[in-house]
Amino acid sequence: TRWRPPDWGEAEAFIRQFHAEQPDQPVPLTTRLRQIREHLEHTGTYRHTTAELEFGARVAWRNSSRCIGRLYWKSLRVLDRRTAVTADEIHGHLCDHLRLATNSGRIRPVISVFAPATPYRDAPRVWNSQLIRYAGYRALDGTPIGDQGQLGFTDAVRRLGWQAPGGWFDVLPLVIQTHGDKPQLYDVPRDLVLEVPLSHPNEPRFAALGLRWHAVPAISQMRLTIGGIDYPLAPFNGWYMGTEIGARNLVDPGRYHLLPLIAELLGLDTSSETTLWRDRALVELNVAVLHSFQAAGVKISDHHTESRRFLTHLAREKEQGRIVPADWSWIVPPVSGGLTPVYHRYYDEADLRPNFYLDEDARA
Ligand code: HEM
Ligand code: NRG
Repeated sequence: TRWRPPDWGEAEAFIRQFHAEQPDQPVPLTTRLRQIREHLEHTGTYRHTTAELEFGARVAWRNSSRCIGRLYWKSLRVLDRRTAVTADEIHGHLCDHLRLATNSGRIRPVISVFAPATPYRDAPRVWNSQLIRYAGYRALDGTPIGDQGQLGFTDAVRRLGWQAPGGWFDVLPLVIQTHGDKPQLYDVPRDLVLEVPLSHPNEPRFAALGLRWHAVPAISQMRLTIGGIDYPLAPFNGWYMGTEIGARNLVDPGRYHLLPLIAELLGLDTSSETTLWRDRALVELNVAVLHSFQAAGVKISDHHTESRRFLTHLAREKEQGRIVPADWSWIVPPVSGGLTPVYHRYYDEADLRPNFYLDEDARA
């Protein structure tokens, strides 16, 4: 996106934090600060070292208030892709990211950091909200097909020339835009998209619904900001918590809206809300998601386990004398909230940097 001159105060605060948390750097703090100030004066920007970038990306995760999965923030793999220029090169790196992250189902948290915006060059961008998403359509009679959260983006890639298969789970192409160039379309190679067909452990007819989901959530639309430098393209991934798929993606009315179908399959009485048919269908769908990922050998976690890990994270950070900024409404899982320990407390709401920010919705 567009150029934002790095603020000296932000740069200084970040470099000080880096040296405080990771002492014994080859270049002493005062020398590094002087270097950065000179670069800012002469060029309007400065360049992070690989060590600063790696630390900055990990701390950005640590500071992500909406993320329940932060216990493993130190193990984030950081791929420094700042020298990639062409769309072809970027596409190659995105494929490598997916391969490394997917790891045949033993999913690893990874971030790829591409070039920042500079005074003379726009940063590369990917239009997709995630590297892997399913297309959404409406049939001529208005019947929804696929992910209704992707209607606008699907239209946009069709206008760019994508031949839409028109199915329920069509992986969208990547739209990569580099400085001064038109957006370019790329298919995500099939063999890099690990998917899990959904079945239910004791409801044999469930599999016949033909539902599936992809193994890796890789957010590609958030701007990483470190020490006043913006990295608009810095896609990252961890693994899924089951409820993201089983309680939101497949359930929200603006997404796959599947509860009525699941209820019918299960033979539930939908004549009144008080039968709690929605809740019963919801739980069985979430059972199916966790069961299917486990059966396929794809890493996933349930909301009880992930909530407990988050409490461990809170305790560890407290020991380190750090606050854990958290947003209750995002941390509490969308099913059985009150059954998880994260529900029964309040959190610090600070906005700490480095961090990830959402600038705009998909351009469509
Ligand atoms: C949000 C879990 C890894 C950064 C979330 C959400 C969940 C989650 C459940 C809420 C999503 C929603 O309601 O739509 C996990 C799990 C991980 C993981 C289980 C496994 C390792 C990561 C990593 C990063 C990250 C590696 C960054 C390096 C974020 C951010 C958000 C978020 C920035 C907010 C997204 C938004 O505002 O839309 N995470 N996460 N997470 N996570 Fe994580
Ligand atoms: N709810 C979204 C993904 C948001 C981030 N969740 C993660 N992130 N697990 C979805 O696709 O359902 N992560 O980096 O692992």
